[in-house]
Amino acid sequence: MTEETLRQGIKARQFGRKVYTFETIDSTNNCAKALAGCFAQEGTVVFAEHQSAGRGRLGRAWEANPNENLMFSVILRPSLSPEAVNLLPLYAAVAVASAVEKTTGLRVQCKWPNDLLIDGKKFAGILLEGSLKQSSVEYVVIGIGINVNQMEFPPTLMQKATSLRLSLGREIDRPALFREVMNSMEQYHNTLSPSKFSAVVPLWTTRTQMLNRQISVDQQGSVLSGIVRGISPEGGLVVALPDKEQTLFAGDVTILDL
Ligand code: BT5
Repeated sequence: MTEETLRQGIKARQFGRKVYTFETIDSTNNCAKALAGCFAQEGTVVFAEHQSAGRGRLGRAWEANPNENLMFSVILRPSLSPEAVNLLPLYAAVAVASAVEKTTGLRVQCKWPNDLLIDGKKFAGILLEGSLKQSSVEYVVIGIGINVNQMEFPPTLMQKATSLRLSLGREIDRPALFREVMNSMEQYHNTLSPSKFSAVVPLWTTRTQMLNRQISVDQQGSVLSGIVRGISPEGGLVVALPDKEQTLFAGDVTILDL
């Protein structure tokens, strides 16, 4: 897809105004970070039809067929304190969920910290990377992978992944969805201003089925079990453990009583 195709009809004033498009790249996040380091503006996007080293958190792979999906990274320069960066994946999840619902009519659920699900299966993931200074965020790159028209997944993903096309039963117009995500990221961007701190939390919470669920959280080998009580003002997951309440800022969650 060309930059022209992607940008046509974007209503957002800043998001998606500049889109760097690639047929193949290692990871759109790498390129976006390099551009952000060279003072690219907020809302600049790096888009690729194929990633040779697309990644998730902790070096895990993001596997997606070429030319069937959306894979892109957006540069943000939010005026948030470094403690509040955990709100950013929630902001991106709300923006993508809202765009997908508008474009397809499907009902999207958010799963902390960075997954978007349809009927319990993951169709999109968010990868946040950035540069923090002592008391401020210099830039953040939000990498977004959305399974759009892919119909088949590798055996390791078949049970837990889906695409919009598989859920809806018809092909989705990828540029139209991309434009809607840009509009939506701009629409919700004001929830990140310091005066509206945490405004994104209730928007995210209304789209989750995690509240009051029994979960286990794997934090790189150490596993906690408890009941989800909510999201903290800084975007952490508040979990009631047997002996105390704890706010977590990272981890892989399994919902045990689904
Ligand atoms: C994520 O990580 O879900 C973040 C994915 C972000 C991908 C975008 S694409 C554009 C940008 N450039 C990049 O290089 N990355 C970003 P995590 O929560 O760690 O989930 C990774 C796990 O999801 C893998 O270990 C697999 O189990 C699973 N997975 C991999 N590919 C998937 C897919 N296409 N659909 C659903 N699940 C997938």
